[in-house]
Amino acid sequence: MSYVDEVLERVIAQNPAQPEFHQAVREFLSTVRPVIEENEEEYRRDALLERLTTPERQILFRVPWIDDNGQVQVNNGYRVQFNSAIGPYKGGLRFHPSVNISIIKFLGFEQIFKNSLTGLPIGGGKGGADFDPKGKSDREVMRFCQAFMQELYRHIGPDVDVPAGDIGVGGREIGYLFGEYKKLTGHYEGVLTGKGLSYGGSLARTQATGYGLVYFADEMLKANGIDIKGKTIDVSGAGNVATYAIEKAEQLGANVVTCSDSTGWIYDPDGIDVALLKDVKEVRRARLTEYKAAKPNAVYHEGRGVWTQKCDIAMPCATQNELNLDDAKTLKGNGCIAVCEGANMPTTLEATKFIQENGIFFTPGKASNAGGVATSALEMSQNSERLSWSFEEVDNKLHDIMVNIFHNVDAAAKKYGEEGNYIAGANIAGFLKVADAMKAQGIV
Ligand code: NDP
Ligand code: 2IT
Repeated sequence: MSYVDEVLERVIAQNPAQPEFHQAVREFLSTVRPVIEENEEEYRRDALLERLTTPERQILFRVPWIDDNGQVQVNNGYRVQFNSAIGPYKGGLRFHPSVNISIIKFLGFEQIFKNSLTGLPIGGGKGGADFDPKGKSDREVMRFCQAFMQELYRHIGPDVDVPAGDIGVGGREIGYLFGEYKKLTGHYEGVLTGKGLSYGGSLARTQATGYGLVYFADEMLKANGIDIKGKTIDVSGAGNVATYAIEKAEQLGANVVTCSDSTGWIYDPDGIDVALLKDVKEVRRARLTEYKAAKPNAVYHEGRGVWTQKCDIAMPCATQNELNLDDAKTLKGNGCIAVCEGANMPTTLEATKFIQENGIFFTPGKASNAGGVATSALEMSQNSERLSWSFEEVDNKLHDIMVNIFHNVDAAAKKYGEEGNYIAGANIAGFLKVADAMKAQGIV
């Protein structure tokens, strides 16, 4: 059996009942096969893939907090410090009832290669809790964040592990987490990113993942002789990534006609009204039914179904496995030419295979959504030098980083005989840097 297949079997056997983690490892291993086979003997002797697929450290902890009725609640907290070969662990925190160790490990594993692709010195990690911020008061969210940090603080630091936001963790949560860290340690330092502008945050971090996704998609389309201007785009999600992907795509002249949340989706033939979307989601923290209420021309559909809306480009920006094989077939039937992932692993393996086999361009999240973490690394740089850069400076750097990632991914795919396969390109380019650093640092 080949080394790659042996390692995949081992990962599945040693991590039972972790389907999302298996999925991420399977996708990765299947595409880096040509690189591994070139150096199989050395990699096998050094157990490089076993080390790469085993987190350096997994922290599981209890998060007890008191709700507004005086009732004690208990949640499960996680931080997986996956790989520190190229820098301190870096990756978001997710607060969502579906969070479990499989989800945190898949996210942490993908983060290793994403962070490598940014070209910046950041290792891979991820964390979170099965806490649902929906329906909680601000004070409940604050008490939860404080309780979460009361354990997490001993494991993180600006040169150790630097968490940030993800699903359910935005500016409000980062503020409460930062306040508690400062109180516990007495240190005012860049231990979290996505901070508010008044206490060390970076301009353009809020926009970075969505803007970066569109910069990446634009560069990929250009390289294939296609103009994003005038294209019809379906976006899923209505959170941080979706909102700023819609904003940038519309600025570049595309017409984004959909967005969605966990209860339904909007079709707006006039193009999604970003100011209204921000008001509904960022200010009122309400459902998309309120978008429809304010914009009678839009159509609200209950449940899933966003990919049934005819489009040229699909940008899944909500959550993992939200675009399945049937969705891919529908997109193809409607003439879709590109799927660009804003979320982490939003496309199932079957759907991805169908998309690639049917000549639809596909950009994997670990490349196309890397703008968020890249800008987090720029926030770390600003914190280290105790300076703040202008919006334009950060946005220009973000743009250059996304363009570079595309060309590195494209070149790696070509070099290994996989032209146009941006999944292979991303995994190979991300892997090579990490493997080189792991080799240089010995068996640790
Ligand atoms: P938010 O919490 O801001 O928004 C998430 C959106 O997705 C919401 O509209 C939410 O709906 C919807 N959603 C979440 N879970 C589900 C579900 N199970 N079914 C249907 N809809 C769902 O998160 P982000 O925008 O930050 O994250 C979105 C994706 O992008 C995630 O995959 C994340 O890992 C990834 N990502 C985020 C980055 C960042 O910088 N924030 C960077 C790179 C990737 P509702 O409003 O109903 O909850
Ligand atoms: O998935 C991701 O890259 C993020 N949630 C952002 C991580 C970060 O450290 O900014």
